[in-house]
Parts: sequence; structure tokens; C-alpha cells
Amino acid sequence: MILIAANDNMYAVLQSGFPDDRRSVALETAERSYTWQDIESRSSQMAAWLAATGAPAGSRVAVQVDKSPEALFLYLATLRAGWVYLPLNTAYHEAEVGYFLGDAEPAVVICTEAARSWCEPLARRHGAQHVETLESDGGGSLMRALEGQPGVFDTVHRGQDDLAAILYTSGTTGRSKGAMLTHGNLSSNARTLKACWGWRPDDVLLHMLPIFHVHGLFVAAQGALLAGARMVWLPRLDIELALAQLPRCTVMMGVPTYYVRLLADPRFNRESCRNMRLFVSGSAPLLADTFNEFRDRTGMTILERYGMSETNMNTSNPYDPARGERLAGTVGPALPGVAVRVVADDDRPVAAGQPGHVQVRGPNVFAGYWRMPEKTRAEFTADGWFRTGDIGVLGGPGIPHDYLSIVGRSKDLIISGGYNVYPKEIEGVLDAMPGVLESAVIGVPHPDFGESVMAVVVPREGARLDLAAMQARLKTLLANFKVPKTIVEVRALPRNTMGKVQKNRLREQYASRS
Ligand code: MLC
Ligand code: AMP
Repeated sequence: MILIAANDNMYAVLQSGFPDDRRSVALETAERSYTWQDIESRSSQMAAWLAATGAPAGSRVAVQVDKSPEALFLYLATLRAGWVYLPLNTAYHEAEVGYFLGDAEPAVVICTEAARSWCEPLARRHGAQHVETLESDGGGSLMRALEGQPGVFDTVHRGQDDLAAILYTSGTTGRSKGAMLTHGNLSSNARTLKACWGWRPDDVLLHMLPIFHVHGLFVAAQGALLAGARMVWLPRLDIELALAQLPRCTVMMGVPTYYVRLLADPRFNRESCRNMRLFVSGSAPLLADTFNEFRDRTGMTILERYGMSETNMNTSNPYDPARGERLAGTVGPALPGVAVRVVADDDRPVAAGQPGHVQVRGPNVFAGYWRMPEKTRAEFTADGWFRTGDIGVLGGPGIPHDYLSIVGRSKDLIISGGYNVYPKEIEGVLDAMPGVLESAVIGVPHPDFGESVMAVVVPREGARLDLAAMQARLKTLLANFKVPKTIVEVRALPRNTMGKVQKNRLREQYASRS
């Protein structure tokens, strides 16, 4: 008997959920529809093109393009070719992209036509052999390069531990780290979420999230693909289009800002949600007010879950009411197969109801930081738990013992509209500006983005700072979501006896300045 090992390639896993009838619609945009056969043949052509470059499997493809169905097919093609996908936020500027390309050394870089003039020389300098473009309407040099490539491709065999993607997450030191996710990480999480959230082939997902992060790509898009469910594909959050499409959808996912903006529109009501069965929120804390207002307005309860680039999803409030209630302010119990614990500084579990460091373990947890073995070691305990940098509580008054609540962060991180901003990075740029002695960057409450970025700067002796000019300069250097919405000037930063800046005091002082 000949045993053929199953292919653990994430594409093969997703494909197992595709419907038998490949002529049915998989994804629709305002302009056109794509069938499951389109997904198979377009991703085949792209995978064949990647293979034809001659670079070995395991090579990286860095992608900084606007959201489009073709961008999703490119991700799938990367999996099929056995390459490693490296998505980049479209807001990143040249200096930010330069760091990622230098660190990951991709063999292929795909950018937009508009960015080609700076991106191509940058990519070549870092060793990329091929630079092509992809536009939001599906045009660009990549599509021309595909001409003549076959519409069928044998998905390359990959094992559970082979790399599928690298997601860069900023570090508290200001230097970004590439979280290495394996095919096994992605498939275990996708299968778990399919079962837990009751994904069905007749689901219709309203997809409005960006696809360069875990939430939009691995949780939302892969969830629909694995279920063989249709996606209504919008380029971004657009409340007008969302209100038009929601009544024919069954599932939506978003960061809290998506729900805040839906609720801000009086037309959003029970009728808009008449076919919906699931609203998922994550990537940032969902305020209890939003949770409650949503329930009052629609009769539906948002399901909040908790994840990270390094781990995909860790916990989820229950989907099935028989398994428990969805509770505001909590992110629910650990997903099946995932272990979560809350510990003190010595890595020993704290008592129920007490706050501590959240640590996770399971098949969802990444393989380490790209080319940073020491950083990787530092982020895992001796017995293999990953230190999330979040502060949490298990249980508490009136809360089941296995429900986790995220109550803070030990990492100095701001989450604005679902995007992470590391103060250290912004402070480094501010401190290098003429006339600046030092700076402190903090998150302050913001009604739309949850938190927004604010900078407190101290001028050098005798220097006069032009705060508006500084903000304008920051916009040319940093992705827009990182640029402080407010900059204030002070004579000195508050420090404790150890000389450490007391950001808590600044946050209290400026809490109402968003
Ligand atoms: C845009 N801007 C932001 C911003 N997004 N500023 C702060 N925070 C943000 N998130 C800037 C714009 O460039 C503009 O600047 C101004 O703020 C107002 O823009 P807008 O038109 O209101 O913004 P919009 O384009 O509507 O985008 C807002 C948003 C978007 C919330 C829809 O940011 C978004 O889609 N966020 C989702 C992020 C996400 O997917 N996160 C998942 C990470 S995965 P100016 O200067 O031009 O006026 C993860 C793991 C997990 O964390 O658990 O899921
Ligand atoms: P990222 O590094 O972009 O993947 O962001 C991951 C971080 O987002 C986590 O470490 C948490 O701090 C935060 N996060 C994700 N989901 C939630 C949630 N539901 N509630 C609170 N914080 C969350």
C-alpha cells in the first residue's frame, strides 16, 4: 500500500471547503462577480508565475497594494507556490517599507503604479528580482506578466511547520518584528473558527476590512473561503455601501470603529440586520456602551474575540447560546485547543479575578520572529507560553471563571481604529526634529478610533517649536494613522524618582484632548 501524505498547504485546506460547483459565485464587488473557478484559475496563474521566476519555495513576496479580489488571489497563489506572504499596510511610506524589505529580503515585490517610482529602486536595492504592480481595478504589470501562464497549478506540498506568512508588528523598542506564521498556525485557527462560529456554505460575508492584517485576511476572508461561503467585497469601510449590502448578508466582522460608525447612522436598525446571524468585533477593546447600544438598536449581540498577529485568534465569546452568554467587556473563553493563562511577574498563575499577564499556548501560536532568535526566546516562557503583552483577568464578579477580560497592556502600545502604534517609534522621529529636547507619545480616548495618538513635546532651551509644521512633517515620514492628531508643548515631562516618564499622569491630564 502506498501512503500519500496529506498536503498541509493552507490553500489545500481552504480548497477542501470550496463548493463542488465551481461555477457558483465566491466573491462579488460593485463591478463584477468571481466564481470559485476564477479563484482556482487566477491563483494558479499567479502561482505558476511565481514558480517560473526560479526563486525557491520559501521565498518571500512583499505586497503593498490596495484591496482588490486580485490581491486576495495573490495571497492564495503565494500559498500554492509554497512561498511566504508579506502583506504591508498601504499607509506605509518609503522609509517604513524600506525597513521591511531590508529585513525580509523578498524575491518579489508587488506595489501600486503610483508607488513604483520609489518602491522599485528600493526593492532592487534589497535584492528583489521582480517588481510588478497591481491596481485596485485588477490592472497593472503583474496581470500582463501572467499572460500565457496556465490556469491549473499543482499546489506545492507544505508541512504544518512550513512558513506561510510574515506579519510585521512594531516592537516596544521601536523596531518592527516579523511574526512567522506557519501553514499549521493558519489552518488550525481557521478550522477552529469555522466550527465555533458556525460558518455555513450559505453564509454571505460583508467584507470591508483591509487584507494586510490578521483580521481581514485570516479571520474574515479565510473563514468564508473555508466555508465555501460568498463574500461581498468592499474596498474599505463605507457606511453608505454597508447599509445597502447588509440586508443580504449573514456575517460581518470589524474593529470597534466599524460598529461605532454604523450606530452613528440612524438608518442602521433591525431591518438592516434582517438576515444577519453574526457580528464579530476584535483587534481593539469594544466599549460596553457600543455593545449595549448595538443590542438595543438591532436586537443582536456583537461577538467579541481576542487575537494578535503572532497568534491569530485566542479566545472568543460563545456563538452558541447553549455554551454561554456573550458578555460586554470580556473576550470569552479560550478557543478549543488554545490554552490561556493569567500570571504574575514570576510567570505563576494569579488567583481567579486578579489581573496579570496574559500568556497563550497552542497550535495557533507563531513560530517566532523572523531572524530574531533572542527576541523570540524572550517572548516565550521556559515552558513554552507566549507572552502577549496584554493584561487580563480570568473570571471576576458575575463572570464565568474561564472568560478572559483584557484590562490593559504591559507593552507601551496605542490601538487607534484597530491599527497598532508604538509610541517609541513616533518619539524617535519627534526627538530627531530640530528644537525638540524630548517627547512622550500617549493614547487618549477618541470617540471614533477608540484611542488616538497624542504627542507631548519639550523644546530645547531657547528653541521655538512650530507644532503645525512638525505635524505636517510627520505626515511625510509616517503612515497617517501613526501621526499624532494633537501635539502639545510643555516645559518638562513628569518623571518618577527613577527618572522614568510617567505616561499615566500624561494620559490622565490629557484624557479629554482628542
Ligand atoms: C485612518 N486614519 C486614521 C486611522 N485610519 N487615524 C488614526 N487611526 C486610524 N485607524 C487617518 C486618515 O488617514 C485621515 O487622516 C483621518 O485619520 C481620518 O480618516 P478617515 O477617513 O476617518 O479614516 P478611514 O479611511 O475611514 O479609516 C478608518 C478605519 C480604518 C477605522 C475604517 O482605519 C480601518 O479600516 N481600520 C481597521 C484596521 C484593522 O483591520 N485592524 C486589524 C488588525 S489585526 P488625514 O490626515 O488624511 O485627515 C489585529 C489582530 C486582531 O489587530 O485581533 O484582529
Ligand atoms: P496586533 O499586534 O496588530 O495583532 O494587535 C494585537 C493586539 O490587539 C493584542 O495584543 C491586544 O492588545 C489587542 N486586541 C485584539 N483584540 C482585542 C480585544 N477584543 N480587546 C482588547 N484588545 C484586543
